[in-house]
Amino acid sequence: MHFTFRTLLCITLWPQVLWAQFAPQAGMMGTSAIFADSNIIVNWASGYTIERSWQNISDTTLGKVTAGEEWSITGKAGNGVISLGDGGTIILTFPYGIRNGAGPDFTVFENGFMVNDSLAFLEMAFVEVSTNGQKYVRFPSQYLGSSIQIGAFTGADARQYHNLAGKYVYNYGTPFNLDDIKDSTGIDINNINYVKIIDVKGAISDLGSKDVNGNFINDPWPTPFPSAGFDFDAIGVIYQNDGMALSELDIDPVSIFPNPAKLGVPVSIKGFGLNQIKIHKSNGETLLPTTTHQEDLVFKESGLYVIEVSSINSNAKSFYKLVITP
Ligand SMILES: [Ca+2]
Ligand SMILES: [Ca+2]
Repeated sequence: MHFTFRTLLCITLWPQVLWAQFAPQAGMMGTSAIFADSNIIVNWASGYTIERSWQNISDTTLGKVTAGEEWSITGKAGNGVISLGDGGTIILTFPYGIRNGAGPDFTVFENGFMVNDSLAFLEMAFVEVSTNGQKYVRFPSQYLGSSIQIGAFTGADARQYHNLAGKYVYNYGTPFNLDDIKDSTGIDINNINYVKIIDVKGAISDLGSKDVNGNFINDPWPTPFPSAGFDFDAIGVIYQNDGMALSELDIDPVSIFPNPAKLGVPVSIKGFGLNQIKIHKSNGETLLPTTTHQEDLVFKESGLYVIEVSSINSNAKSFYKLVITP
């Protein structure tokens, strides 16, 4: 079918029960795909841990997947892919933590391709994020399509998949919005340091993978090739903690130098977002506060001092020891 504006209008007006609800394939009206050269991408993954899996989980004599080179994992989309195999995983790290801004916060690239005007060969993966590398939270994935097994190189409709990497064809990233998991515990959605990609085992059977509603997610299976499973290309970062978003960061670290300092030598106190500095003597006496964010202070007595600093945008306070020697 040639996909015209008129057919698109008809589809939108038809009952939703007949048509999947999520954003359509790259290039179609209403898509959420992000092009690899988009200027909203400010950085790319810089490190990884990969665990590749079987070409076919039901026949492990074929061995594990081998397609792809590890050097292609980091950096920009379009420099080659690496296959994960059935249920394989890869964890990516970044130059700076990812933070939650308006709209999508990062985007994942795979190497799907169109098989006709509207369907594409697509391989899916779950996406999980973590702040500390221990506790991961999965984006709530959804599959709305049929349960007739999609085979190797059968087309799939992007509108049936949501919050699954691999929804879009080569050079088009699938967006992920940290707002979707903002109520999760154990992670800080303004400081995501790890993104884990887990291949969806597309089998419509007990071997398969389920979405957030408990439905099997249908993706091409079996694909008993060295390139089986999700083919990871890249992760593009849209919002990051690069020091520009001070209001969302703690005031640490504060630099106090020199420390210890000799009596009469100026001590410099510096820190991002530093508002007020208070100086307490070890006997509890508080010296006159200063309000500049960067100060060279000269002390008149040797001894132990406590430097109290507070931030511009919150009530957060930190305390540091300073020693002045005779
Ligand atoms: Ca967001
Ligand atoms: Ca798969």
